[in-house]
Amino acid sequence: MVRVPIVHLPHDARAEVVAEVISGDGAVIVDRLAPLELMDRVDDELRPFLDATPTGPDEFSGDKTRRTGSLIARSPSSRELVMHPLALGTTRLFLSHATNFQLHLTQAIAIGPGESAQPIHRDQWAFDFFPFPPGYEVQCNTIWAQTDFTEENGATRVVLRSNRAEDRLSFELADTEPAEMARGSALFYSGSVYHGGGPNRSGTTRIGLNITYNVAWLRQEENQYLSVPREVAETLPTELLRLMGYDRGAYALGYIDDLRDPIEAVRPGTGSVGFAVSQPEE
Ligand SMILES: O=C(O)CCC(=O)C(=O)O
Ligand SMILES: [Fe+2]
Repeated sequence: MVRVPIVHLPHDARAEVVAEVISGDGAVIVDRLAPLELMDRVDDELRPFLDATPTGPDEFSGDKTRRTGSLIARSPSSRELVMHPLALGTTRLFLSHATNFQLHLTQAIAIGPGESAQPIHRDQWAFDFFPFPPGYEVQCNTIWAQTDFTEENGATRVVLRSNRAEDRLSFELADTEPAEMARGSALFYSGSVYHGGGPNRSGTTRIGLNITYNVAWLRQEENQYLSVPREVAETLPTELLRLMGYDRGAYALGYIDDLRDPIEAVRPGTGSVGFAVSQPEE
């Protein structure tokens, strides 16, 4: 694999351009996309939960890494990242071969000092290693830098252009590029690109907010119906609820009882009749 640097785009990049670079390289960084004031709010809201999260149970999760989920319930401000127009706009284009997409997972990943490199993987291996046809993308992912990402503190490592490579390959750290970026920036990457959390050789913790989307005909990784309590769900905008999966996937997946729109469970009277699926607007 030829090593190429990760492309950086400015915060006002268009979704078309972001999606195009992901298609080619498998990953792209949008610099300083979220205001620091928003990152501060998310940090304040999540801090108690991060502190209370145990470190990972295995090599993949990382025994010096904390993974804190349920961001929508725990951090109201994180909903602005989940619904970020560039994230949704890019995902809509990148996954446009599917009828609609949904939220796949929300996870703060805090890589502590001394953590070793996470095994290099494809996120789409979560789907039981199903061999999706090359070019049929099932995920569009973001990692928002809650701290600066440096090579030293464990910036995500990416094997650029490996999105079109064979499945089940093994890569070494030497095959990867670090996704170095300033706080508030976002790494966008496909489910097909090989990557992994970097080793943290610094004295501080690296925090990224992994917010990912997948085609709505597949199961979502973080179960939003159970991660976000019903009483919180009832307060959320309909657009976010639909993104969380209170919607049909494709023509019929996930309907309730008499072919009713799943949004009816939380917001009676607002559902669509028949099988029209909606998609969040930019
Ligand atoms: O924390 C990171 O930089 C990447 C984590 C990752 O790739 C994963 O957990 O699937
Ligand atoms: Fe990953």
